[in-house]
Amino acid sequence: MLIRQNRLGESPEREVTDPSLYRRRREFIRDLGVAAGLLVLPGCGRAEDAGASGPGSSGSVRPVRSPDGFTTAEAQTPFEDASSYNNFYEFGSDKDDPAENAGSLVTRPWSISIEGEVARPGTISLEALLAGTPVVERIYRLRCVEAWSMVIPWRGLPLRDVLARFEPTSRAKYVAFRTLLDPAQMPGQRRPVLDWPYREGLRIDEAMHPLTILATGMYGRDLPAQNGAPLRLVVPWKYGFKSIKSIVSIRLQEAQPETSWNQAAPSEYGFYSNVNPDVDHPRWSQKRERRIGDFRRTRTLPFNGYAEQVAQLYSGMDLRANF
Ligand SMILES: Nc1nc2c(c(=O)[nH]1)N[C@H]1C(S)=C(S)[C@@H](COP(=O)(O)O)O[C@H]1N2
Ligand SMILES: [Mo]
Repeated sequence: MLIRQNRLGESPEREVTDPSLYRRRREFIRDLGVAAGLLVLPGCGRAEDAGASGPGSSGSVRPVRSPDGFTTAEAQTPFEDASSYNNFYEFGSDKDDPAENAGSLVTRPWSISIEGEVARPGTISLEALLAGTPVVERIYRLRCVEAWSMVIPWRGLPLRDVLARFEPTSRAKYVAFRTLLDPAQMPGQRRPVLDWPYREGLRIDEAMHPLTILATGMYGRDLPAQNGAPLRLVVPWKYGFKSIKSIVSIRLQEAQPETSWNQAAPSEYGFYSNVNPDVDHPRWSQKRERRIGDFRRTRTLPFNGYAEQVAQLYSGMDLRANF
């Protein structure tokens, strides 16, 4: 596999560009197109408007407030930043590429196949999945391995409630996730930046942890395509790349799954990838982070601040070896 130099993690903290600069650049390019009489669509077909009235939109579900204290009270990242400064390599490797290009992703109809070590495998439509699973709203920190972070209000389904519907067998030790593979809709897949489709994985106890959700929305609306519509994982104590977007397959299995970034650069991106300020990335420190939309830098917390809830999952494990 060709591993290009320009890949995840090439922009450590000092190179983080403020999202408003990206937005201005995009608007500038759009205005240029308008001035030149070209038909340029982003201004009238913003991806986040797509599907706003579809199943799972804020009008059709009644989210329950999470009673579990998992929600952070920190200031939320503005929606404009969270939906314009993204990593979604299927739509390009610059932070503004996904917002620019993800309009080509068709998110309805959508179905997910649940495979492997389950008593009831099969393919289920997104509507059917939503109909039978409780919906929660949670405000989580998201900490990218590139040392920036956001605070995002998600709407989603606890993964454990989703998996329970398919009855995992006793041999289900891990869960493997796969993103859609379709270079026609995902132009970034025409280049071998990663070994497509994007794949991620969790140990079964991580997947069953109540913090782990499959998000369908954010900021009270359906997910914008660039944020992983119509269904993406959110595992808030792990680096952002574990939170795989636009999922089409969930496979329960006995063996630890191959994951895309670990496969591309195993010394840089571990299978676990729990947020850990004491284990630096080989090319930069993980001690601090920059909150997007804010100029202040803050200390990165072990497990991204969720140690109380998840540290016991790793008791007895060497977190330097299992980074
Ligand atoms: N399929 C897919 N999922 C992905 C990525 C990607 O490139 N492709 N990028 C990951 C990374 S590196 C991060 S930080 C988060 C970003 O999520 P956000 O854009 O919603 O903030 O998505 C993750 N999920
Ligand atoms: Mo990331």
